[in-house]
Amino acid sequence: MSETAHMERELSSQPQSWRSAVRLAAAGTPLPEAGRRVAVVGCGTSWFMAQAYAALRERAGLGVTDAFAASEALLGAEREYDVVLAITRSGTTTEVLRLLEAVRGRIPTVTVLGDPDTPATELSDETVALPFADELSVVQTRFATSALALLRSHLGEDVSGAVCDAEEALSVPVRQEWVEAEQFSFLGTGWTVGLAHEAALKMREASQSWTESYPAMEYRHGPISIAAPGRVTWLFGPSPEGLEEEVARTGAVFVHHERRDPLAELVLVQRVALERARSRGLDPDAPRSLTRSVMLDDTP
Ligand code: F1P
Repeated sequence: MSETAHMERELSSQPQSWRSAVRLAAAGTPLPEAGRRVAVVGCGTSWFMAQAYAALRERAGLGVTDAFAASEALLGAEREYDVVLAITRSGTTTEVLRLLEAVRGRIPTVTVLGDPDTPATELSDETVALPFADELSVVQTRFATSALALLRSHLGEDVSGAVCDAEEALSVPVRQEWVEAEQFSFLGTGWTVGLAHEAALKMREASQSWTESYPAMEYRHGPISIAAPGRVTWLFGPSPEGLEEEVARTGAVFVHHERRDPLAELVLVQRVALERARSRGLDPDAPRSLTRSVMLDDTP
C-alpha cells in the first residue's frame, strides 16, 4: 500500500461512518441520560472529543459535564459524578485503563471505543463499540469524529447536515497556500474549542507542522502576535466581533467557513494535514515518535 493510504481511506469514509454512528445512537445506548453529572475522559484526540462533548452537553442544559485528560482527571467524592464516560479508539491506552480501574465499583463507567476486544471492555461497566470506525492509521480521523457524531446524536442533535457538509468538505479543493503555510493557529468557541485543539494536533501528528490552538476570545490576549504573512488563522464556529479584521491587519490568512458544520470543517483540516504530509514526504500512517496507542509498562 502506498504511503498515506490508510489515513486517506479512513478520512474519506467519514460520512458513511457518521451515518452508522447516528444509527447506533438511535438504536439505544448506555450513554449518560439528561441530568446526570458526567466526567468525560480521554487522551490525545479522544480528550479533545471529550472537550467538545462536555461543552455541547452542558450548554444544552443536559447536566454538569467536565472533560479531563485521563491522566489529570479529578474524580474525588466531593465532585459527585454519576458517571465516567471514557473515549478511546484503541481500548488499550494506559491512562484510560488506570482511571477505569481506579473508579471501578465507585462511579459507573461507560466507554466509547473502536476496538471492543480490548482491556477497556473488561474494565468498563458499559461500552458503546464503534468497530466500523476503527482505524489502521496511527493518526486518528474517523473514530474521533464518529464518536462525536454518536455523542451529538445522543444529545438530540440532528447531524444529517453535518454528514452532507462532510461530503462537501471531502470534495472542495485544498488550497496551495494552506499546504505551504509556515504556521497555523486554530480557534474555536464553546464545543469547537475541542475541535480547534484536535485540528492543531492532527496537523502536528500527520505533518510535523507548527500549530497552536486557543479559545477564539483568548487569541487577542497574546497569541495573535504569532500571526503574520504566510501563516494561517483558522476559525471553527462563530466569529467573535472584530476578530477577522484584526487578523487581516497582521497579514495572516484568515480561514472561516461559517456555513459548514464545524465537525465537517475538521474533515477539511484533516485533508490539509494529509496534503502537507505528502508534500514533505511524510507518512501519517506511521508518524514520527507515535504509536497507535500509548501503552506504558504497567498497563493492567
Ligand atoms: C489516544 C491517542 C491518540 C494519538 C496517539 C496516541 O488513543 O492519544 O489520540 O493520536 O496515537 O493515542 P486512544 O485512547 O483514543 O486509542
